[in-house]
Parts: sequence; C-alpha cells; structure tokens
Amino acid sequence: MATHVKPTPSNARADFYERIGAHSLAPLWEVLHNLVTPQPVTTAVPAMWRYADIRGFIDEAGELITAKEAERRVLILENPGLPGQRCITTSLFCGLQYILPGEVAPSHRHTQSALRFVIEGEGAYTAVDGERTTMRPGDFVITPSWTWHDHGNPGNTPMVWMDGLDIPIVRLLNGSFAEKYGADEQAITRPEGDSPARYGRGMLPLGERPTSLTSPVFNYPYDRTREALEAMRRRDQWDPCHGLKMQYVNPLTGGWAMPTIGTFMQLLPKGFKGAPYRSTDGTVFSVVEGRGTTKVGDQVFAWGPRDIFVVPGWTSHRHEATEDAVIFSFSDRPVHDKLGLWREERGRS
Ligand code: 1HN
Repeated sequence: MATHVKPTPSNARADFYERIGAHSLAPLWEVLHNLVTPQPVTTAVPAMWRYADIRGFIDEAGELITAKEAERRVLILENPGLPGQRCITTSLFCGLQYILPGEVAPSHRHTQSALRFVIEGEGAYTAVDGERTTMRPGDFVITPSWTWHDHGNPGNTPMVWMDGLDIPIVRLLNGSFAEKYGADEQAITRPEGDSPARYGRGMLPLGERPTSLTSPVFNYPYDRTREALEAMRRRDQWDPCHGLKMQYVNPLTGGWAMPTIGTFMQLLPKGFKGAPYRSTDGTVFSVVEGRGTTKVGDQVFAWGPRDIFVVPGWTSHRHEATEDAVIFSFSDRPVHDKLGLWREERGRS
C-alpha cells in the first residue's frame, strides 16, 4: 500500500466515471489509497489557546448574552485544521463555559456525554439526575449520556470551566437525541454528597452492579487527585514520556470513567524532559499548575496555568517542565480501546 501507483487517466476512464456517477457509483481504485492509509492521516493540527489571550473574550461573551438565553454560554475551541467543524479533534468537542454569579444554565439532556474541568472560580454547582455537586478549580465532573443537567452559580465569583464532549463520535453514528427539561432547574432528589459517599470512598453499597456505562462518581475533586500524585511522587515510578500519569476510573468496573472519553491527570516534576510519544488517540491538555513546554510535531508550545493545547492522534510530542507541573487531559482512547484500534509508539520523534 505504501508504494501505491495512481491509475493512468484516460478519456475512456473519465467518461466511465461520469456515467456511473449519475447512478451513484464510484471507482474504488481511484481513491483506495486515500481511504486506507498506511498510517493515520488527519487535517486536525496541533494548537494552543493561551488563557491570557482569550480570557477577555470570555468576559465579552458575558456582556453579550446571558447563560439562560444562550442555554450554554460556551466559546468553542475549534481546531484551526478543521474550520467550521466545531470540534478540537476529529472525534472530540471542547469549549470554555462561563457562568456568572446568580445565573442558571437551564436543564436539558442529550445522548452526548460531557465532562467539565474547572479552570477558574468556585461555588457554582452542576446538578445531574437529582443531585448537585459544587465545583472547584481542578475538579473533573461528569455528565453521563441522557442525564438531566443544569448548572447554577449561587456564589459571588464568575466561573469558567472546560467542556469536553463526544459530539463528533455521536454525529458519526447519527445518535443525537436531545430535549429540554421544561424548567430552569431540575428537581433535587438527593442531598449533595450522596454520590461521593456511596462511590467515592473506596467502598460500594454491598452487591451494587453497574447499571450505566458511566462512572457513578460524578465529581473527582482536585484536592484528592493532587494528594494522590503528591504521595506517589515519593516513589520512583516516573514514566519516561508521561511523568506520573493517572487515569480516572469507574469504581464499579475499574475501567474508564466515561465510555467514549478517557481522562487523566499527570505530574511532571521540575526539570522533567520527556521522551517523544505518540498514540492513536487525540488528546486535549489543560494545564493546572506549573510551567513548561510541549513540542508537538514541529511546534513548541510554552504553557502555564489554565492554558489548553491539543495533540491530534498519532502526532509525536514531548513534554518538558521548568517547574513542578500538573496537567489534566482527555482523549478518545476508550473508543480506540473498544474497537481494537489503539496503538502507541515511544521514543521516536
Ligand atoms: C452542553 O449541553 C453543555 O450542558 C456544554 O454544560 C457544552 C456543547 C455542545 C452541546 C451541548 C452543558 C455543550 C453542550
């Protein structure tokens, strides 16, 4: 396949293609090498959104439209290589959502799964299926497919979080359903803290079996994540490419927390110089603490807290940290896993 020779054009062939085209037929031999490539090919490109460069636009959006009118006041992080496609990789959506004190983003549900990763501010809550969780910076919060969800900010600071959704995956499968709840806020049926008590303490209600493909823990708070990384760093378990990288799991299955999106938190110690790495899943990184650089393809992104960058699938990258750095990331790896498509390659740039 690597040394494919394009068929020689001829008038007879061109005429044939035109005639069969009128019958919704096309010759595979003209396009085979584009359909079945020797390696992954994507027009998505590496890109970075420096928080300081875009924060002003988030404020402006807050003056232009309310959360209620917008339904979700989100600025889409659109991959420059996928113009108009409203996604950050070919399989994932990413946006920054803004909710001001006193606002409510009205309740709805959809078949797309969503994650929130809190970037700035605190005190807003998200409600999922009758339970609220209050969000703080660094928290990873899940909205499972087809669950009612609304957000509110009863506090006094504006909040910004990153939204990650599997919109392009659901679109590919033509599986989008959505509906509005009919009131701004859904009925609350369980006290805040119920889900972490049942599922977030390394214990489970006796005999409980999974009833959903998504983790029942819907907020993985940053203080616990950070504590785990800090405790682990005392031992020598650094990966040459990833530093100390943890995946978020569903305690009922031990598998991914979400069926379509893999989520991770990694610690790169000051002075870390990572080896080159690539894998088939495309990854969005959101820096929580520290500074460093990531070389992605031919570009070097110098990052600091709250910056977001994207590494498309099968694109070689290497991290370096000039300070202790903590980075959240999400990717389409669970889908690759389930379909037997996931591959990685270490050490080659
Ligand atoms: C959505 O429902 C939320 O619920 C955020 O907060 C971002 C992007 C596209 C479609 C639906 C939310 C979204 C979204």
